Amino acid sequence: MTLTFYDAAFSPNALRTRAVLHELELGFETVEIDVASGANKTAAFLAINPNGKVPAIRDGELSLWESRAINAYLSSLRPEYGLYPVEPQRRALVDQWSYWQAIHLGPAMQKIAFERVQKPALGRSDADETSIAGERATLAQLLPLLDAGLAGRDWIAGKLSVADFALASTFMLRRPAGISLDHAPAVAAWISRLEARPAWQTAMQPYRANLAGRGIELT
Ligand SMILES: N[C@@H](CCC(=O)N[C@@H](CS)C(=O)NCC(=O)O)C(=O)O
Repeated sequence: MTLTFYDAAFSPNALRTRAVLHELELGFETVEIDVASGANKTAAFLAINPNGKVPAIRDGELSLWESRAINAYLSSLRPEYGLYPVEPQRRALVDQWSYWQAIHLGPAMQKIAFERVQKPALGRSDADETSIAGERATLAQLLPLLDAGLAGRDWIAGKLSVADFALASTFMLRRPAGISLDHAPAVAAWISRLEARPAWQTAMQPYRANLAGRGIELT
């Protein structure tokens, strides 16, 4: 049975799932969904994900969307890797940080990246400085929490987990977006640790190439 991964190179949400697929050494086939030409709105793709968004997977009879839910499912297929622990308290911490990334940290970082990176890449010079200032104030509250959570440990829930992959995808545009980690040394060390992993590096290749094609360099 072939696991099918519906991917898009530009997507940080797909990056998160692509990295977990590689980390788990799962065999899969990739279907690249060309969002720019509307391939995410075809009837065939909407039957996989009615939201018309990537990532999604198909595994036998199961169609699944939402990157964090996909990552939890994939990790459950390979429990020996421990990315989604079964021990209740460790799983609770993985869920806690994953939800926090989805609901709090991710949107704040994404809004700054949109204003500072994506708008200029589209030839727009109308950065919304009020929005940026507001999101920066939010980040000034959130980043210390993550830094404290990572202090003294390699991974946010102790051992490497899907929460690290969820959190990390949020940081990929930090340099072009002008988001400094100087005051979050544990976060800076942790992201370097994750970026050194072969699975992360493999997953980053299409994302990095796509951004470079739009004139966005990550370093
Ligand atoms: N919460 C979803 C977000 C998925 C999402 O927003 N995907 C974007 C790419 S990063 C997309 O497919 N956008 C196309 C569209 O909305 O038309 C997840 O984590 O999977």
